[in-house]
Amino acid sequence: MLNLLKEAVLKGDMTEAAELTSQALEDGVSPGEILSDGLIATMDIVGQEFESGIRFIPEMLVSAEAMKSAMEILRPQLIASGIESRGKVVIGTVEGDLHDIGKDLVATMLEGAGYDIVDLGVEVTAGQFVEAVQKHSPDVVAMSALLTTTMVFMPGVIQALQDAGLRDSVRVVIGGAPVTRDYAEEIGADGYADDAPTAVALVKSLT
Ligand code: B1M
Repeated sequence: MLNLLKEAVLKGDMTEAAELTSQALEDGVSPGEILSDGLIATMDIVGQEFESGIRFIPEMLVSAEAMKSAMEILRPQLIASGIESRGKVVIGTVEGDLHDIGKDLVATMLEGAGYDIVDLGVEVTAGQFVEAVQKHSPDVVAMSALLTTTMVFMPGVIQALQDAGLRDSVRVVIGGAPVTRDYAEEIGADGYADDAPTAVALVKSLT
């Protein structure tokens, strides 16, 4: 059963992934087993295939969508079964920026790795990041930017967290096509990831 679920996620079949998840639950497979052996293990394969150049972004996206549809079925069960979360991540695309495909992929893969995600969406201002940190007390704030004209809002978010006395309570990680490791260091972020699997590894290393 879990092998069929793995196959469905690998090929990016959203309907089959959701149906097989429901079926596995009906057959008595535990939500934790479905998550770790059926979904997280598969997204690890997706990440490895992406890193070795066997899988490309569109294939990674369809697998992420299939995993999202399985997670929709599994999420209530996971909450009910009280599986402990690895931590909480507030994520958003920065002010002025509408690009959300990469941010969504990072959020989905983090969710698959066991993190609670508070997704603030796109065009998120420094003030909204601060409010979300005050409200949700996350372990990590993750910012995405796809434009050279919007990545410049990232230091403002870090400064706003500092001004609100929250900077020491969260790790700040950044990513997106124009963002670099040097830029992360320059603006005082705690880490940079250039793709979704690396973002998961980075967040794991910080929490
Ligand atoms: Co726009 N766009 N776009 N666009 N767009 C780019 C980014 C661009 C490079 C295209 C180009 O000119 N070659 C260019 C930016 C140039 C620059 O600033 N250097 C550009 C431009 C100019 C614009 C507009 C200004 C165009 C215009 O209106 N004149 C405009 C801006 C709108 C705005 O935001 N205010 C615009 C609009 C759009 C659409 C709305 C049409 C659409 C976005 C739809 C959407 O997201 N819902 C769009 C798209 C689709 C693109 C391209 C073609 C694809 C982006 C994408 O989704 N990639 C893009 C060109 C390109 O990248 N090839 C382009 C797939 C995605 C999986 O990758 O987002 O890089 P990516 O995410 C990766 C990593 O970056 C990383 O992990 C992800 C997964 O591996 N990552 C993180 C991302 N966020 C992370 C956060 C982390 C860690 C890793 O936190 C720790």
